[in-house]
Amino acid sequence: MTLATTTAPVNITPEEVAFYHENGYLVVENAFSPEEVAELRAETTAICRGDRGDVRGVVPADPNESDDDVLRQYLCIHFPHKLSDVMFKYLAHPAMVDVLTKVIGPNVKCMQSMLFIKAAGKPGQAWHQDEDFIPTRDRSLAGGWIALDDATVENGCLWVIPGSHKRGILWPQRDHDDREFDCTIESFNFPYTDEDSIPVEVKAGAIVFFNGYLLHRSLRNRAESGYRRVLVNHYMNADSLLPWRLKPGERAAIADFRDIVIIAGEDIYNYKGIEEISSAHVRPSGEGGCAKDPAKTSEAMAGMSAMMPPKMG
Ligand SMILES: O=C(O)CCC(=O)C(=O)O
Repeated sequence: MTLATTTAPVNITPEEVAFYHENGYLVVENAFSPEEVAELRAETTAICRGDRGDVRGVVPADPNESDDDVLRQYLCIHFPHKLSDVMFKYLAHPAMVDVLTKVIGPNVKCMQSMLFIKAAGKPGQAWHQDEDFIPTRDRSLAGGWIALDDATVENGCLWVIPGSHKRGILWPQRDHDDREFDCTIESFNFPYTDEDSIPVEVKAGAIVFFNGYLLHRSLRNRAESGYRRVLVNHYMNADSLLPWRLKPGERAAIADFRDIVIIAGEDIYNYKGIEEISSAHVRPSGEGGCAKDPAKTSEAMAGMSAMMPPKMG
């Protein structure tokens, strides 16, 4: 698979870089063209239909099933770049590379992608900090949240607490059983209220960049119909080790997750090689509830990895 190499005229300003560092997020409108958005939407449908190969949790669609019937079944697919040339290519979209090299540094690696479909009625994700799930050592984690539909308060856009990343504190986490959200654990006991948060409404084609310590969430899609599709890729400084998903007996101090894609600059740890660890899978939507019944929990957790509680691996 090959990364995008085109050179679109994307060039964020020093003021935008300063905004990102101050607030923990940055919106870049029109980063993806309407044609690129259409390509990603069509690819989303193909992945959900099972046309791009095995996705754990996806039942290959019958040719008679409509795209809508298929898309409505899934909240989110993790690691779509593992089986889709299109999703892989856009890990290094020029707008992504421009912003990330300015806010992170010249050497940038990607370790995760997530494709949210979030049809009308589907839940959001409760307050959290991405570094609770993907622990960089230098606090460089950044999400690049590519809107494939207009994202609005009604259909469940991202909400952020500006500046909440700044102290570099990871707040406590707990299970919840709130049907507004999927079953991913939530952060709590932080010194902010919902009133401190703002919705990040954007048009399709925008990228919302956000820091891995930023408190953020999304609410249920309350629209009558349609989707709030988003491709979110996670990136960090390639000069920093990534002690993520440790193998038994592995020392956190030297652990380094090597299922990565370099999207800019050099890989100083190239001598370690690349490992195939992650594979595409469905995130349970939690629509049956997140009760602590162990049977239910293990069923809900089957196949989960990246954005789930660390105790569940
Ligand atoms: O867009 C969403 O619904 C949640 C995305 C998110 O929280 C993340 O990418 O960390």
